[in-house]
Amino acid sequence: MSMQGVFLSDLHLLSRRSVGQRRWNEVRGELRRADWLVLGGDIFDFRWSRHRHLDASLDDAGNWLLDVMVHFPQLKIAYVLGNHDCLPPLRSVLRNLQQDCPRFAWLEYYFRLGDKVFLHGDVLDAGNSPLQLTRYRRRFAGHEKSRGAVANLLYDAAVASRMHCVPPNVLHSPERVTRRLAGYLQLENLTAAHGIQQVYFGHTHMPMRNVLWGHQAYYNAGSGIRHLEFSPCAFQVAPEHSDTFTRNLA
Ligand SMILES: [Mn+2]
Repeated sequence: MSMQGVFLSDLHLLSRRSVGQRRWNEVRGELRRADWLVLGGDIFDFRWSRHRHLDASLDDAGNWLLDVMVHFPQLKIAYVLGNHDCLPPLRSVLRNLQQDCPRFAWLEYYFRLGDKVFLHGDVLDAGNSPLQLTRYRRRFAGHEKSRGAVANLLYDAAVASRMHCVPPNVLHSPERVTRRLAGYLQLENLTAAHGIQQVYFGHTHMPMRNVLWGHQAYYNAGSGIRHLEFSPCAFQVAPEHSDTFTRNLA
């Protein structure tokens, strides 16, 4: 019998723009029946945290993850970093959790599980290559202090005006997104020829189901941002991949 998994991303917990906790609560029932949970990045939003001090944000994040592990003792949990949660102090928190809990693992860029790969998708804004993604992340990793209220308002205005110029449904059209992700996955040896049939990603906040490109199917789980659609993806894992953590991760 195959194992059941849930992929979700972009809860943006900590941010005032997020209703991620409410969305999370809605998916709890499904998680109780699942074997795998893959968190696809931007689960926490340190850049726009409501806490002024980083330590408070880190405490919240660590406790939230501990709570997930305690409440779902059967779940194997993989945490793939996004651009809003790639900062070094959170990596330390994740490293400690991974040491204490063999059911938990964190990954910097992607998580491969059988014929599936899970990634955040910020490479879409970084350029196309793994190197560009590393550089892009460095810009985010530097922002360890949460922006103030004025910066928050300015950001909202910037988002509104940018959306005015290039509608997100054009910038993140399924065709453009899948074509560009496919280019990146090729550089990482994660094509259909390498055995990857399904690709799960976040970042664009635009839900997507089974969009085909080059013999791969693409899925996006939406986001926990207020007024946007949250759309966790269920997936199936062959039982022979149940020991993936112990085989693949340090
Ligand atoms: Mn993102």
